[in-house]
Amino acid sequence: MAQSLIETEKLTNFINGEWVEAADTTEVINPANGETIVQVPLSDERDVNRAVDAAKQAQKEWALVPAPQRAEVLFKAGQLLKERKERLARLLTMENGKVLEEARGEVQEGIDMAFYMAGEGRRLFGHTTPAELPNKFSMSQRAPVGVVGIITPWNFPIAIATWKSFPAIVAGNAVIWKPATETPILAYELAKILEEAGLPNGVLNVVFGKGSAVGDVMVHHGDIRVISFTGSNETGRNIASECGRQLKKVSLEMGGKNAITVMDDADLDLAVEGIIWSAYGTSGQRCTAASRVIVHEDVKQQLEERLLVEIEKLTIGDGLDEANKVGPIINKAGLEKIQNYIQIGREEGANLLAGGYVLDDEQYANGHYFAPTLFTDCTPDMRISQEEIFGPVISLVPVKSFEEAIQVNNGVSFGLSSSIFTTDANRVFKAQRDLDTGIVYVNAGTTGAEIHLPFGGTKGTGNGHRDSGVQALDVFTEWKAVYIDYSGKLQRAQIDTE
Ligand code: UN1
Repeated sequence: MAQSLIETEKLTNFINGEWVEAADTTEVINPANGETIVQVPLSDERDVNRAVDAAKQAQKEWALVPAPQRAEVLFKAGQLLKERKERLARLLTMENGKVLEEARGEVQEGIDMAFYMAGEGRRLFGHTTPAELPNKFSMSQRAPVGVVGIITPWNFPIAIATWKSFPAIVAGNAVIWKPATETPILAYELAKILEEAGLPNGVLNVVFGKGSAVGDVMVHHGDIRVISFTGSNETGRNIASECGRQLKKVSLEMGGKNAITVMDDADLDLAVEGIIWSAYGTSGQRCTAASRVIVHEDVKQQLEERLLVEIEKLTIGDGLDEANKVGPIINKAGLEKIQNYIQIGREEGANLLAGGYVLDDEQYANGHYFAPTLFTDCTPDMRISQEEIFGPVISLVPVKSFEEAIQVNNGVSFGLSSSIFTTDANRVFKAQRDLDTGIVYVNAGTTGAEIHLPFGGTKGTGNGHRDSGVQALDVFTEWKAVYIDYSGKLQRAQIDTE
């Protein structure tokens, strides 16, 4: 199966337009069944340095290509992604585990991002602004930063890569990309597509390997002027402090503890659907996954009962089987982290209504599967109500009022996504204003962000930058102010004002 979809048994780095091996390799494992799919390079400092040297050269010429022409490459890439969507989705399910329907959705995000950012190549708007002095023209415009580094996670191996690399490319930068070693196949395929679409050698360089080797070198490298990172909080903070020391621009997205609030006036059927989809879809392994449900006490019992009915119906297993709605957990470490939080929840006195265990029947042998889990009667300060679990686990917190719900929603260190189910128009408007997250949904779950809007969050989720949307261009461009004086004399700003 794997070999009929992947052309090679051994992936290679992509440096300066060449497909090259690194000194070492490791195995990529299908989380659904433990099978080895392919070998991936484990690169070192030399590989990163070669990539940066190539990128520096390539970027100088790429920056001079008119942006609408740079965009042509992304239009072609979008077309190729579209043609290969089904094959890419299957590969994605194999390396990441997410069910095929979701894998197709993720590839679609990449397609959307390609066409959207290609469109930006004909805009890349700046501003003209009236000058203070006569016969003087002033404007501000975007300039590429140079060589930029992107570090992407395993949970959205193609969507997040396109959120970062496409704006970087269209804006005239050259990219060094370290994909997650768990999910390198889509990265390899995306690089092939960009090569086929006509991206000049050296504009995109893919260096596979560990964060402790490749990522560290990228962060420390003086010629990489931006690091855009999505991943764990701890790693993100370390990257930020090193980038701070070097005055290197850094954009971080580091997860969430996203809540769905269900008010007493909510459409409960809709709320249940939204909760099941956002909490258990992708086995809860989304930064945007709902891992808290904040419920008004008057509808708590009804909501719990309906959730239990729906949890029972969830079919769990290999995502390539379209009957399954929930796939595996990425690896053993991920599974152990979830198990650990189940233990913590029990010790904290939360009431376990469903799940809480590893699925280990014969059909799940060699894979990593966890039963969709519902804790109830949680208090807002419990660790299971505060910390990111990254698995199919809900902590349900009862509240007495709308105001309390907002307070509980905002009472965590993260601020990525939040949602509220209510039919009260006043509550809708208050909630969208007061929910302290980068993304807010009304009458929908916490997942499903669209690529033409900014993606990112407040507080511990990030550092104020955004992926995707036109806002992503701010990460990969510098604003340049330009003054052109056509008065024929030296006019001194702030002095010659008469
Ligand atoms: C992530 O979880 O890291 O909004 C990305 C969503 C998807 C992207 C999630 N469009 O759920």
